[in-house]
Formats: sequence, structure tokens, C-alpha cells
Amino acid sequence: MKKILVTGALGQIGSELVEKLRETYGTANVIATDIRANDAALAKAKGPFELVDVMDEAGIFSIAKNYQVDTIIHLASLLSAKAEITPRLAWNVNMGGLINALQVARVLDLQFFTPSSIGAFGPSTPKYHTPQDTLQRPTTMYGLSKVAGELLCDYYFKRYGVDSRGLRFPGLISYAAPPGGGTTDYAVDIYYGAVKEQAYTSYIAEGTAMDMMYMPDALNAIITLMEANPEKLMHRNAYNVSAFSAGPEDFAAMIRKYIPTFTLNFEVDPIRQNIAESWPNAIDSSAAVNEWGFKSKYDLAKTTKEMLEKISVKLG
Ligand code: AKB
Repeated sequence: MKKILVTGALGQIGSELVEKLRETYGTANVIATDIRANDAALAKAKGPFELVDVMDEAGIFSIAKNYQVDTIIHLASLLSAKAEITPRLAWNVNMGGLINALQVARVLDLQFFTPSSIGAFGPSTPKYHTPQDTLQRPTTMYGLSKVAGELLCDYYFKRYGVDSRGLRFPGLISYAAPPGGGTTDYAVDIYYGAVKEQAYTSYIAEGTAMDMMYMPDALNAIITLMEANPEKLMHRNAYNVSAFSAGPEDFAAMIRKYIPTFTLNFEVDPIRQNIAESWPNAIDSSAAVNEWGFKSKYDLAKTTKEMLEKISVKLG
């Protein structure tokens, strides 16, 4: 049975991952941590929770040691759009937090997971069928930190034997906790707009395709990779994974099957549009499929049906 410490546990991935890990491994075996003091009381009511800043290596170490965890899932990081506004902070948090968490994993001999992103690619990367091993010259601070992070995880595996694993996530779509500061956030906001106002104004231009994935597929991918036979993992940090590729007009067309009056407008944000244009349109997940059996269940149609249903219930 695993005992897992999760950093960034109150974020978009963390809030659903902690719940799923607790269903899988037991509530007491998943220690949620985050820097957000405002939500601590609510989080504590659901299971073990500790406040910690990922910049505080000693703090992460003492939580990992006290709870005798065997795994760290390190999620805390600034997303792409936020990182472009505060690049220095993004470098410090994304790289500083990662090396602190890796160092704790090294000293305590823990298994380790951290997400990379399609943001680890850049304009010179092939746009379609983006291979697992290809040119990675990102032009964003987020992308820089993700490539460096992938290499740092490789280094900790090769040099110190840390069982580090990772995924290059596409835009993640979920209804439980809001994303914050990402370029792909529109793919969540569009569903809220559809349910609340039958309309949405997109900051990403028509015709800009990016890889996407519904959160349950992302959670399954994390757990399957962490459970996978290490001998099969040729690319531990980090695997391309995608469920579908879509642009704003594709989401709108699918939403209109349920809400025919839905209208999509555009007010393009140059910062996020530039980031989106520097990323691939559709990556190739075959290394993940071949090495540890990655599968996704939700295409755009299934994601749209479920997002609209769940958000309608949530908003009453
Ligand atoms: C972002 O948009 O920054 C993230 C990502 C694709 O890594 N959702």
C-alpha cells in the first residue's frame, strides 16, 4: 500500500487527484499539502492536510518523514500565462520547489511524480504527431522550467536512483476546481460560459488547436504510470499524453449539440495567443501507450456531455 505526499494539493489537478488517491489507497495514506492557508480548515476536514511552502525544503522533509510517506507527487507550480507575467517568480517556484521535493525524495528514498506539459515544446518542435523525443526549445518561462524540470528528474534518476516519473500534460479540463493562470484555461471557462450565459468570449483565436484531456483520464494516467513496471519505462520523465486536439470553434460546435443558441466571440489576448501558437497542435502519445499502456476514455464529445451536465448540477 502506498503512502503519498501531494504538494499543490488544492490546485486544479491536486483537488481531484487527492480524492481519487484516497479512494484508491485510503484516506490516511494521502497527505495533502498546500500553501493556501484560507482553505486549510476545509481541507483538514477531509483528511490529513499540512500547510507548507514548496520553497521550504525542511518543511517538506519533516512532513514526509513524520508521515513516513513512500511517494511524493509534486504538483505545485505556476502555469504558463501567470509565468509569463511573473517570470522570475515562476523560475524560482517551479525550479526551486522541484529541486526541494526531489531532494527530499532522494534523502528518504521515495518514488516521485511531477507533471511536465505540452509547454515543454516550442515553435521549432513539429506541430503534428509531435514525437516523444524531439526538439524542445520553448520560448516561454513556463516551458523553460518544464524542460529543465524534465532534465532534472532524469538527473535525479540517473545520478541518485530516484524513481522519478512524469507526464507531459495537455490542457486539463475539469469542473471541480478552477484552473489558474494557464493558456488552456479557456477550455474550462467555455463550459461555464455555456451553462451560465449561453455565450463565451475566447481569448484564444479561432483555428488555434491544442491538445486537451478530461481530468479523469489525467488522474488515471498518473496512477497507471506510478504503478507501472519500472523496467518498461524507457522515457520516465516525461511521457507525451493527449486525449484529443481542439480549438475554440471545435468546443463551440460540440456545445451547440446541447445548447443550440450558444454563441462564441473572440477577444484575443496576445500573451496567451503567442504561448498557444508556440505549442504543438497534436502530440503523439505512442511511447506512453507502448511502455505502460496509457489510454484515454474521453474524447471531445464525451468531455462536453459530462462537463455540461456536471456544471449544470454544480450551479444549480
Ligand atoms: C497551461 O495552460 O499552462 C497548462 C499546461 C498546458 O501546461 N494547462
